[in-house]
Amino acid sequence: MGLFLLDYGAGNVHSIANAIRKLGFDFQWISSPDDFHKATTLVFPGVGAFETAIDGLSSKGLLQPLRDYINSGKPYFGICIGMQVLFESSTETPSARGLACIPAPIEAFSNEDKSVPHMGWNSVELMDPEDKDHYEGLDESSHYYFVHSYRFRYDESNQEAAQWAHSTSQYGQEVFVASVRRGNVFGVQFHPEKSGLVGLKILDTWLRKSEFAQASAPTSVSRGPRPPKARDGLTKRIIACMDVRANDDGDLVVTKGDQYDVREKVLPAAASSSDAVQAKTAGAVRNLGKPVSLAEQYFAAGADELCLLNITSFRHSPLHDQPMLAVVRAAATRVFVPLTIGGGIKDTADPDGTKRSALEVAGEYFRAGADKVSIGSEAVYAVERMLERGGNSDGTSAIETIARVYGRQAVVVSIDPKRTYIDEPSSYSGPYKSELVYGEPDGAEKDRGKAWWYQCTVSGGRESRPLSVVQLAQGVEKLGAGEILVNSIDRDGTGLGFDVDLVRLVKQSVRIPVVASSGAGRAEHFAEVFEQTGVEAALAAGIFHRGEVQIQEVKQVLQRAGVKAR
Ligand code: 1PR
Repeated sequence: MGLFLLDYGAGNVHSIANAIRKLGFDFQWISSPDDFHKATTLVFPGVGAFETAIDGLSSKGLLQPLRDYINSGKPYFGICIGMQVLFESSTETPSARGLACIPAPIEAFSNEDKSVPHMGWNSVELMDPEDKDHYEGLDESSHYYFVHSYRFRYDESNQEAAQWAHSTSQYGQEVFVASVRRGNVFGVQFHPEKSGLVGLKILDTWLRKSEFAQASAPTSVSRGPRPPKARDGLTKRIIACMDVRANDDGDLVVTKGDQYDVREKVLPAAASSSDAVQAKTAGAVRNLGKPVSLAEQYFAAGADELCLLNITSFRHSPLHDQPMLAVVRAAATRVFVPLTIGGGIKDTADPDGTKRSALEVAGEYFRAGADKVSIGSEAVYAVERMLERGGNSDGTSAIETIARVYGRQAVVVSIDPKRTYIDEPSSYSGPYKSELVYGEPDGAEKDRGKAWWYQCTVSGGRESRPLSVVQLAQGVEKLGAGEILVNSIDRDGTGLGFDVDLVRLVKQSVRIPVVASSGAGRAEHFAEVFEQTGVEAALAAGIFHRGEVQIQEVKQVLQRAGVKAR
């Protein structure tokens, strides 16, 4: 089988490569226009932005050969942008023209009733559930991972385009096309390579069919469009987070802090023999396991997404040799759900002085297998600079440069706020008055009679900045971030539950998805944060690493509480 993969040069194409290898297929990359003649089967795992994809294909002379390949009747499988390029155009970049196989535009989701991007695990409805020969491995009882801001709206009045619809999905009030199929062409809006075992099944089904179909003429499907019965099936995501750093022996380990302090506590005096053992480890970096094996374990346990945060900067390694890249590469061959990588995504320099832009750093992580990068300190500085310029940006921040090339859905901002208390709230007239949260009379003793605002920090909480969490959240949304991860220095590692006031404040300030983080101590804390804030995802570290709560237990509690979970 002459299986080829098309890479136009941006985004995480390695996940699909890893998935195809895992399924036992050999493939080659399209590296020149001539390769299209050798290809008998083609997969285009388009990730990133519509314009970048079209420009990337044009500049490499691959656009017309791709069109010719599709018209030749040989099997084509487009994923996400690889499906969207089949359309006439996208409102993401009105000037860029698609292949126009499907006579319809791709348009933006409305964010009136929901967060955009549409990010997470959603269900699909097959257009023709009786047509078992053309399921292509899709299953209406499964969920698939979507991440996109633009979609092909299901519209019966455009019959020619609607006939391509193979399955639909619903987000908020909008019914959109989740997969298209006609003759030799199959395309999916979701990411099968990131949809766990049910996603791998789709790839496997299609690749095996294509192998068989090489010699046969393309089939033409003449099903009439049927109205979809779709309902919004988007589930809340449960994310397992691994803070990774080098321990004192130089090994990369998953660690976990209490309020960001990742070292074992120093005992006052080593009186008994067990105290003496503890005293030996006191001050050492806590070691909760190896990042790749823990990632694999969480994937198997049903985590909807994984997050790896590099919490030490490796100042002595050039970018290409960053130890975290090796971790990401290894994790991406074993884990088939989305991977977010954070820590150190900023303009930097190799030890020999070679400058590396944040875009270059992010690019290395995407090529290693990351789906999203998470930006911490740099995001705070970027918003500060924007506010100094009266709310205008110069387009050079890490958020903007990365979102432009890889799409906003690939850029997460991780914020590390902490409470700044006001002892006499009634006499406070400072700039954060409208954002103050007041302690309840029956709340924690230290909060009673006081108020606080949430202040942003940088460098893992070591430095506080004159910026509130609301200013930061709104600022990064404006700069083009696709998601916000809300940590809490006050709650991190405490097991007291998420800081619902903080999470709600951020959620109400933006229209992009928000992930609640820090403080989970019981499965019920997840239900509480979803019900009380409406966030799209919740993340925990300590309780999963220590085995105190299992991911499936969290999902069961959510389902019992009427919160959709996969
Ligand atoms: O500033 O872009 O280099 O990014 C640094 C990243 O590393 C940021 O995302 C920052 O949150 C993270 N980070 C830096 N120092 C620490 C530390 O712990 N000393 N980890 C750190 C932050 C917080 C969460 C944690 C949750 C859940 N870790 O990621 O996983 O609080 O924990 P829990 O469930 O156990 O309560 P840059």
